[in-house]
Amino acid sequence: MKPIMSVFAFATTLLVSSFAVAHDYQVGEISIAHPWSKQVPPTSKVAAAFFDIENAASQDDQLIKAESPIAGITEIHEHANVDGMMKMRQVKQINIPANGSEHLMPGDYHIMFFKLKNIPALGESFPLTLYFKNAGKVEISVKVEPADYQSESMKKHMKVE
Ligand SMILES: [Cu+2]
Repeated sequence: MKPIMSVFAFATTLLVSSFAVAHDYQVGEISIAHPWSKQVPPTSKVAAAFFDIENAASQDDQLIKAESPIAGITEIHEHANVDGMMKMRQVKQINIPANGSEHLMPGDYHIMFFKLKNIPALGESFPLTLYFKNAGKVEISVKVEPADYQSESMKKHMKVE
């Protein structure tokens, strides 16, 4: 936890903190909303993260890389229909259309963690650094939610299969 600081001396710090409270992040014209992860068993070697990305720029941007200290390997994944089976696989990037958005959620695009170094517990948060081709780099905090959790974004954007 951050120590309590003087409003006048640390106005900038407090501004950053208020972003964290809102659970929204901004880099350039890109904003990231409500990053979350599904709770996994303590023996799990893998986990995944989900969030919404909005691009306010007049040109497309791409999420090209993700890194987290919780995992040995962090990959960008999609779910795709391969010979009638839904399988997940690594993709090089996720395109975020100009003045548009993309939604990472279970059964769709997600960030995948392999070789977990520590398993974040329910209610905890862990850091995740995202790299966008145009907007650059941003560190976000991913909150661990229960295994049966459904985000507002999922309810709204989930593709019916
Ligand atoms: Cu995956």
